[in-house]
Amino acid sequence: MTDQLRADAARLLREARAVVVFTGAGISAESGVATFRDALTGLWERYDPQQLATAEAFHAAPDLVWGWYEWRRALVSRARPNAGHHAVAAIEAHAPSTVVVTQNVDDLHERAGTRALVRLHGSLFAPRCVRCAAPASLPPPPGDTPEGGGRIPPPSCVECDGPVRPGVVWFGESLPEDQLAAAVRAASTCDLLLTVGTSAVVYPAAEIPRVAARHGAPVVQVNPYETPLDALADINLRGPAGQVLPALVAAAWPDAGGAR
Ligand code: BV8
Ligand code: ZN
Repeated sequence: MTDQLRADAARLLREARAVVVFTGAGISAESGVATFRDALTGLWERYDPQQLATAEAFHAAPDLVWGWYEWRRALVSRARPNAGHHAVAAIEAHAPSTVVVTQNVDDLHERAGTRALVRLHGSLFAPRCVRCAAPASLPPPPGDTPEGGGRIPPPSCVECDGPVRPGVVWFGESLPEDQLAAAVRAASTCDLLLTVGTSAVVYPAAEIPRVAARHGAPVVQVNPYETPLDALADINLRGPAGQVLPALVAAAWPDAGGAR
């Protein structure tokens, strides 16, 4: 990544009145949380996450799917926000109208201090009853056993005894309308969109950077690799979020000591 590109991106960030930070699994990679397309390990390695993350898979094999989410919740619970998450929180501190739109289902943005968070795909920490939609409480996460966790029967709802499901949006399911509307509203009115750590292939989330560009906002991308957004982005900062974002924040607000 050249210094000039970072300087240009830093100027856009400093001068922006309304920033949207759009994040995917890549921002959590340096916290040790495998990205969605990383090969799965242990019990899950023979499964394609896209096949597991569906209502059909949960219906066919509830213990397998619930065990997978519980294993991921254990991994996230043991992970810590990395410098990339903290830099995103610092952007919000410097530019209070910032909105973070995440595709991730971990809680690392909240734990790093981000407050204005739009969650497009739900959360590992918000299971609910399939039948009455009552929120379900979660036991302490199982140990993330090295072989990659195991089959765990989903709990039953304390209100109606129905089956409890993970609080995430599965493939083939609609996104929460209020969250998608908030993301589109923020992207339509921002004057900078920073897209970090996403392969930008899952829709309708992947539309969000395109909405910002259509409304004339510059798009800055942070990713070690090429993505379908390369052509759309005004600036491509090649590198890991945990290194690129703190440097970008420090360049944008040098006298404030960068990421807080
Ligand atoms: C829907 C929760 C309507 C579950 C997830 C064509 C057009 C429109 C839609 C479709 C279409 N074809 C098929 C569809 C439907 C489908 C879809 O988009 N499929 C894709 C694969 C084509 N979409 C849906 O089903 C959505 N719903 O369309 O509803 C509808 C309603 C009824 C009936 C039919 C349709 C719902 C999609 C939500 C799925 N749920 N997550 C769970 O987590 O288990 S999505 C899942 O993938 C993750 O949440 C994640 O958000 C998402 C995308 O992955 P990324 O975040 O981008 O992560 P990925 O691993 O892909 O990439 C990581 C990136 O990080 C890489 O670029 C890598 O280079 C980079 N990276 C790595 N290290 C670092 C880094 N970057 C920075 N720093 C680093 N250190
Ligand atoms: Zn219930």
